[in-house]
Amino acid sequence: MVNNNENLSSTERIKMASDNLRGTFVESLENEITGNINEDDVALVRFHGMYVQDDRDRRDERAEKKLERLYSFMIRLRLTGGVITPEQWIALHNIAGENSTGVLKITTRQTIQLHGILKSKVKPTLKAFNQAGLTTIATCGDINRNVLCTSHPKQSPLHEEIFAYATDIANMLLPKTNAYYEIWLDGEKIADKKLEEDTLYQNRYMPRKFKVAIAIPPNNDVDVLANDLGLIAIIENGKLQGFNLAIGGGMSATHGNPDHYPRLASILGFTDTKEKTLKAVYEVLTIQRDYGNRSDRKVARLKYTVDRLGLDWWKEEMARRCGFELEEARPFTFTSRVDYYGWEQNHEGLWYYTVFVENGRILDDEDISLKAALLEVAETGKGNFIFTCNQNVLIGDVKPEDKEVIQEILERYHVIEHTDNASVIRKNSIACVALNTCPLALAEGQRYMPTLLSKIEPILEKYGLDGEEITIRMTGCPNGCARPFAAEIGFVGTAPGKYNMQIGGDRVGERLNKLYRESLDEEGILTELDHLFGKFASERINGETFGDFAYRSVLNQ
Ligand code: SRM
Ligand code: SF4
Repeated sequence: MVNNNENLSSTERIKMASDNLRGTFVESLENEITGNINEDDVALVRFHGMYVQDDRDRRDERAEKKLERLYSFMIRLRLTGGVITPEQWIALHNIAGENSTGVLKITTRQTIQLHGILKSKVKPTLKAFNQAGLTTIATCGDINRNVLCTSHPKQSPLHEEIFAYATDIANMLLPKTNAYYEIWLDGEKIADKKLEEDTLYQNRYMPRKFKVAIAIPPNNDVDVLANDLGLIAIIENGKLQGFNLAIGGGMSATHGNPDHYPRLASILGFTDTKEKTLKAVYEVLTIQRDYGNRSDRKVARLKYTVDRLGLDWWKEEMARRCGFELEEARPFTFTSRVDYYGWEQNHEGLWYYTVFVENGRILDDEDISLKAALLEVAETGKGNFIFTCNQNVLIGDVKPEDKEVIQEILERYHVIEHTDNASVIRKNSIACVALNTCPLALAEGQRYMPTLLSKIEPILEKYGLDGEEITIRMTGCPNGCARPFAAEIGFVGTAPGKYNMQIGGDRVGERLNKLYRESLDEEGILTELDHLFGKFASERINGETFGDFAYRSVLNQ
């Protein structure tokens, strides 16, 4: 084993002392005096798919009354490629209603989070998920997270074949510990520890979170290069040839610290057979496990290990561990990164309706009863649900004879009108959760983005740009959960009401944007956009995108 065991961070020590992630959860859950759990368990609970949070809007009020913070749990589902059945949707709907805030939040990694679950409700929630065939295991923590795969099965006749890789990778990279079943599902305690020996994660897991995505060109809806490990399907003459592997993507930065930076993954090479592809994926993780920084978590992601050791070193080490060399990467082209709203039919004749869900929040409000509509769709049992990395949901695998029924429900609840009428810019935007639950938020994300867009829309109209598919992404801090550094326009929170403005990313996720203006308030944002859109409308060349224009004509001036 390679020695990256010196000067270990406190999280490393907690992991190793955790008895395979068991920690002291039994004690933490029994303690009724606090809504929180023991300090070390706060780090470990992530491996079980949860975060301890508190309502930040109520911190002052609680402090004044000398009450502890209003603690609750956010729970994230593990859904490879973002797919659930109608029966699972119904279960999810009911569980959310009983135990959480009720909002089904689609994340930027194709899954669902529930917020506001009190400690006493955590076990019942996980048990109910389990009964519905759903789990939260390894959706957070220093481990491989939810594996992404291009959402829309219309994309390619090979979708099913490629999707199977995502499932195989997700299963291969699951932890072996039985802790989840013991703690949350009252499973039998494993007496023979050999049964849970974990050759991949050992007792220290990864140095940091690890993310894998598969993209099926020409669509890069998963933002494949923002992942630690990206697989790009190479299709020639209608056949899957294999995958280009790209390593070292990640979005997070720290304001004012150039040592922490966003990075797009670098293409390492090509693998042809499934056996080779899975082996190569596995060994990328073992190398990062052995060489990733375990003393400073800020530089522990794979992107820093790649930059520290260099791509040539990685190629050699991969060949040594895999027993074969990666082939030279094959050509591919991305032409879009969007969701295909409305109805689309795949090669087998099945129908897919992509619903626009603003910032991934499924709820019933004064504008639209989206949650009720989707429940009624699920109750027909006539379609599966597929979440997208752009925070939307597809109703999918609908047989031609069943389309009418779904259409009627979507019309009755005005879902079609809602999807059709949303502006192009709104449909191409994403924002992270941020306040009031995210402890790291410096500014608002999803609660503010809709208002800001309503003020941006008239500016675009003024310059005749309302049909432009410009990607705008907002996060409440530089951790980059809505991948703002890979957008044509990114807003990154610096303080309440203030955002850094990033411009010049390309449309398909192959070029990062750059800092354009620091800490703008709303007025500053709108003034800058008015100026930039005016310039774009009059000076763009040959239909170039806003991102390309900004890169050429604004950043490089
Ligand atoms: Fe994220 C931490 C929400 C996708 C980079 N992210 C968090 C936490 C858990 C805050 C915390 O550590 O306590 C946020 C919880 C907010 C809340 O109240 O729900 C949070 N991240 C999210 C979600 C829900 C944003 C959304 O609105 O959809 C996304 C959940 C994805 C999922 O289902 O797994 C989410 N996070 C991302 C992405 C995008 C992606 O993966 O494609 C990124 C950038 C890509 C990357 O990983 O580099 C991302 N989140 C981070 C980071 C920075 C990691 C780093 O390298 O430093 C943190 C902070 C950390 O880990 O220390 C973070
Ligand atoms: Fe929280 Fe920052 Fe992620 Fe937004 S980007 S959810 S504010 S950690």
